[in-house]
Amino acid sequence: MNKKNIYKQILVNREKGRKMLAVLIDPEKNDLRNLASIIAILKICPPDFIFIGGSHGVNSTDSIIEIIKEEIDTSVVLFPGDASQFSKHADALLYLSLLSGRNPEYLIGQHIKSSVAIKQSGVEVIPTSYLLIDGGKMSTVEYISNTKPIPRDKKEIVCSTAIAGELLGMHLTYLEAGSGANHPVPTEIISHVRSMTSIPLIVGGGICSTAAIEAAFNAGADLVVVGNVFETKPEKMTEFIHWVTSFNEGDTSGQRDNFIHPDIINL
Ligand code: 1GP
Repeated sequence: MNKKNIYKQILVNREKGRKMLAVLIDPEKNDLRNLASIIAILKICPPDFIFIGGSHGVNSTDSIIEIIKEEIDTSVVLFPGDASQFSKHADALLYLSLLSGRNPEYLIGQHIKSSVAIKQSGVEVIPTSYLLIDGGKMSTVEYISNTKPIPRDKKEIVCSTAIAGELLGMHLTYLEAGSGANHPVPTEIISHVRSMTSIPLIVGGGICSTAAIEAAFNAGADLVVVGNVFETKPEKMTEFIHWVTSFNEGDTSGQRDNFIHPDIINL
C-alpha cells in the first residue's frame, strides 16, 4: 500500500496555518448515482480529505471507497460508526473513542472487534478523541451509542474531556455536534479547547455555510467536516472548497497562531 501519511499532512498544514476541509460521505445516505455526481464535483474541485462513515453502519464501506479511489486522488479517511465499517482500502482510519460518553462499547469494545484486521491491513491509524456536544436535537451518534452529549454551556467539561484524551495519547480531538445538528459546536467551546490542548482540532456537525466554517476556523479548528448540507445541495461543495482555498490564500497575521509577518521581523 502506498502510504500517504495523513496525520503528518495535518500537522504540516497546521504548522503552516493552513486550514483544512473534509467532505463527509455517509455510505448509508449515498447510493451509487449520488456517488457519481459527488465524484464528478470532487474531481474538479478536490477537498483536503474525503471522510467516509456514518453512525448507522449498515452498508459496507469497501465498495464505496474502491469506487472513489478509482476516480480521484484525494485521501480517503475512515470515520467509522463501528467496527463493521473498517475498510483496508482507506488511506487512514480515525480510531475514534467516544470520550464524552460512558458506553464501553464505544470507548474500547468496537476497537477490540476491529483491531486484528486493522493491524494486518497496514492502514494508517489516527487515535482520535471523539466528543459529542449537544447540537440542539438528538443526533444519530447519541441514539446509536446510547450516550449523552455534553451540554453546550459546559465548556469546562468539554475541555477537561479533551485534555484527558490528549493525556491518554490521542493524536486528534474531534468536536462533534452530530450530523445535521441544529447548531454547530459553539465557538467558545472550540476556542477554549484550542487554548488548553495542543493536538490538532477537528470540528463538525451542523456546519452549513462558509460563515460557520469561518467561525470554526477563527475559533481554532484546524479541520472542518461537512456532510449533511451536501446531500441536498451538492453545489455547495464547490463553493465551500473554493472558499477554504481563498481563506488560506488571504490568510495572514490575523488567522494564524503565532504567525509573525516577515515585514515585522525585518523592522
Ligand atoms: C458528522 O461532523 C460530521 O459526523 C458532519 O456533520 O453532516 O452535519 O455536516 P454534518
